[in-house]
Amino acid sequence: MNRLFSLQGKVALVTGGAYGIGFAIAEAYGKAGAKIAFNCRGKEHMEEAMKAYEEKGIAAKGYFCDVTDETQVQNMVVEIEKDLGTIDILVNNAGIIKRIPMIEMKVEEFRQVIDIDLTGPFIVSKAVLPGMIEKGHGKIINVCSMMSELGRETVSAYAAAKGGLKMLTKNIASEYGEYNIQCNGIGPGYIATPQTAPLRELQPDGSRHPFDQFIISKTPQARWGTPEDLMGPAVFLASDASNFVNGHILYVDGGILAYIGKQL
Ligand code: NAP
Ligand code: GCO
Repeated sequence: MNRLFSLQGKVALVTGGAYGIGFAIAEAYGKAGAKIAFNCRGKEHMEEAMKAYEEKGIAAKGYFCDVTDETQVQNMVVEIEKDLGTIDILVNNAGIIKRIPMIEMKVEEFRQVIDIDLTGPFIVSKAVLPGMIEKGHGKIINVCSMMSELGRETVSAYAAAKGGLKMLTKNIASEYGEYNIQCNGIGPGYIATPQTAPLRELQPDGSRHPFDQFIISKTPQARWGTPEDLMGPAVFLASDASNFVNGHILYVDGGILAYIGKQL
């Protein structure tokens, strides 16, 4: 049974793996035996990430790469294949959010979110798939969201991107399943990372942020998730334990999608 969940000898690329959810997934993969590659754009993020991986005992290799730049992505994949070998596991994690009321959002802002959160996974998957086909197996995990299923005020671009990412996941599964490539999504609920920090800021009077209280009322487990909550599900989707799971979005949300919410 341990072999089913082992990633021993596999090469994993986690985009945006400098911190947050990506870092936790990459850490889990490293501890499950995989060789780790990750990318980000910022020099400071890279330096901090390399220190953090070293502290965790993970020999991760970091690459500067913007997932929206196809040339940078293609060059990164070539470098990873030279350094570590053909990529067996890809996690499309890199992503941003802009919280702006739709009628106030500039088209350029909308396009930037779509470009990073949806076109980026297309670009990176397109670069990695040929190696997986040649190798005769592969795992692609796209980091989706509650907003792959639900909308809310101010996140029109993000919801459109994550809804599209859900369908891109199903399409990659459909188009490349015959090559023994499984493509699934992981759908985190509300996770405590830098991306959601503004939603959890304490109020001037020391009380919890109204959105923080809202999420607690909408989550049966009455807590925010942590990046560590994603480690086990992510290892499952990257391992032989999920070899007949394809085109599935695995929600790791503490039950938000199942629950109408606690009466306040
Ligand atoms: P985060 O803390 O903001 O980290 C995002 C990571 O992506 C950073 O490493 C960032 O590094 C990198 N990144 C951003 N744009 C990039 C680009 N164009 N090219 C390469 N790297 C890029 O976010 P997070 O909360 O960990 O979320 C990670 C993923 O999970 C995202 O796709 C997010 O939408 C999704 N998600 C988050 C939550 C949540 O509650 N936190 C829930 C569901 C889904 P650089 O800026 O240095 O490039
Ligand atoms: C927001 C949050 C969410 C989370 C996540 C939920 O503003 O609503 O940032 O979008 O990031 O995607 O699954």
